[in-house]
Amino acid sequence: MERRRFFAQALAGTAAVASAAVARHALAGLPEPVIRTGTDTAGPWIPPGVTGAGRPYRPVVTLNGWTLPFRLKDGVKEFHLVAEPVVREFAPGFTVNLWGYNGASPGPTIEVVEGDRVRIYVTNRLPEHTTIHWHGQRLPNGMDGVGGLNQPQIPPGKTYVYEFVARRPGTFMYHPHADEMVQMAMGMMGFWVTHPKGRHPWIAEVDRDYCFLLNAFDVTPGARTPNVNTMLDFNIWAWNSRVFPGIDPLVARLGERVRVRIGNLTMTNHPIHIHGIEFEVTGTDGGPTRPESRWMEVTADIAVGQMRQIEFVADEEGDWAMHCHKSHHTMGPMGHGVPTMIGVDHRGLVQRIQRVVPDYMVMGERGMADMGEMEMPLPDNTVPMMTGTGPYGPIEMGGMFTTLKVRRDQAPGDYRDPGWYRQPPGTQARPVEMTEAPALAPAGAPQGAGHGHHGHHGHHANPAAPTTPAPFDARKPTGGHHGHPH
Ligand SMILES: [Cu+2]
Repeated sequence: MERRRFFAQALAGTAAVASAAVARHALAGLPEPVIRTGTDTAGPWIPPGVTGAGRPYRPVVTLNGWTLPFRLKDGVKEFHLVAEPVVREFAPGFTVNLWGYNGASPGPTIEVVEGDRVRIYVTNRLPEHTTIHWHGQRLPNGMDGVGGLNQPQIPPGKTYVYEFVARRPGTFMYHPHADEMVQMAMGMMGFWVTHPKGRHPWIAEVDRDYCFLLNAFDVTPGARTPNVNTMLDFNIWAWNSRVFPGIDPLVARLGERVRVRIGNLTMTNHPIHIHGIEFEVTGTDGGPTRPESRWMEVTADIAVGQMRQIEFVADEEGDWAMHCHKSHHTMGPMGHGVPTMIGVDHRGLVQRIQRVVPDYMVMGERGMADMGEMEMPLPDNTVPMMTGTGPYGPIEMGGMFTTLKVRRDQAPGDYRDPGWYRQPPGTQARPVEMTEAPALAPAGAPQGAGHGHHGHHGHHANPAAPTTPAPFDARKPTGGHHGHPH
């Protein structure tokens, strides 16, 4: 809706004035800032009627985000970013006061084509000065956005303009280079994609192209504003300022080629892992990787300030987990003072303590999986430590977790969540009766004594025949050669 209004006004040449904080005359002639505060994943944005700026491309889809519309003026793509306080819902029931752009944190994705001349107006509605740095771009030095080094700071209430040519195709980010620790801890960041202007030997055509930023916050449970001085001890691990189950799934039709662009603006690295498929890293902030430099992976570590562009063919149907492999990053806020209670017998103790401390709960005498089910009393504005429910119960994950949903019948270009996958009969792990299971060898018995535990490497021509114990296959050190690593 707001986009249609933007273009109607832009085309009519009546760029509207948007804000009380910024003087009316100061914004006259600028593209009307497009504001969007929702958290749903917007569909791909195809510039309507803008073919003169060149080349068609397959637009990206920003996870729980959107692409900023531009106005074409004398062949220049004009954008208007507004740096401002925003309220972001991280998951239902958990909202945080952040700083962002155009109503959201992260700000909207900017999407252009190699060779485009780009003009970006930046209006500062924050209570302090700011700038924008265009991470990874080739541009004139005075456009690089480091406050004090490349330009004066943008004071509150003022608008600056940046202008440069998007010289190389790739995956980029934008963020302030002014009071950086505070402004990035408050959520000021956004994505930038420059599509190639034609067929590029190192850039494949894909059917779906997703992007999101890794970000982290320190929000005391019950509070509504991040602690901005935190250096390492963050407790909210987010993708585009959303936490599972607030993060939308990535959806693909069976057999489609999918690209995912991931940027890291947290203070630590994140090994991003996808189940069910293998992928290649096809690009970094430095541009597309050479095809001969690629190899298959199932986890890509994304270091601080880095961008990784991964690609795969979605050729296995199902709901596949996709998450950061640091297990503390797939959790919500937790108390770090909780002792490990695994193996401690609490029986009888809880009721006695609850007589004096009614909210008392025992965490984790058999591991912490119970936490996923417990209805723990929580402060008003936070998320449980582990949350999200699947078709078979609690998923016991939070934070940096979502699913890749691959479906045979997902229509091309349909990004809607298809719901949970139903495994075909006989293709799912199931409980068995003990009589059905291979007998476990008693402790200390030679391997191969029980049925079902045959030695391997062709020791037994007839696996159904009674077996003799397989020879113990150990390599003994020869000579004085000790400590040979295995
Ligand atoms: Cu992580």
